[in-house]
Amino acid sequence: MAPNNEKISTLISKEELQKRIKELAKDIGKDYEGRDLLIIAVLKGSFMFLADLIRELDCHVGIDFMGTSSYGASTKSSGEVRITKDLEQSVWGRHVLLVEDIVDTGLTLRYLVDTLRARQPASLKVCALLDKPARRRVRIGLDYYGFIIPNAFVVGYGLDYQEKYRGLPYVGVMEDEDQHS
Ligand code: PRP
Ligand code: 7HP
Repeated sequence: MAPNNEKISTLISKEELQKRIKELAKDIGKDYEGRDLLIIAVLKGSFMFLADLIRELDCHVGIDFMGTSSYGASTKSSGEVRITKDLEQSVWGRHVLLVEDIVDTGLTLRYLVDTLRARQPASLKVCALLDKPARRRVRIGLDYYGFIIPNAFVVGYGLDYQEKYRGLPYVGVMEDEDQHS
């Protein structure tokens, strides 16, 4: 139950999330076998996905975080990506996997990929739990994705609306949300 008045309908259940994350971890584990992997998770939204993903990964990984913000209290991207937290370690010469909760316009990911590439990792791949292609404003490729979702503003499992709903164990859509067109 959402701890507020807005009605949230389930888009992706807890069970579906966990099943797909297991599959993603298997693919990632296979691809990085024998290599040291540095996972960079994008705060805040990806914290829950990261926690579940690394628990399923059958290899040693380093973890670091970057924080970005472009939505503020709105359901629409401001179009301007702001770094709120930078990495604590160098990515130079490392195999890096960038972990995102959602790719919507693609502006956040484009900015992060360009920023990280300039720091010369040995390799850079991207894993996003949710892909919302209908809203894309820039071209960006995903190496791993969990689910393709429709053009709706989603919450839960790390994702927020005005900082609410991050703790829901499923991904849902706010039923009276009509501003996301
Ligand atoms: C959200 C989400 C992604 C980004 C995707 O972050 O977590 O990082 O937006 O949107 P885009 O593809 O349109 O750029 P947000 O800026 O809301 O920060 P938060 O994760 O701290 O809530
Ligand atoms: C960012 C974001 N945050 C929550 N729900 C969505 O659908 C979103 N798209 N981009």
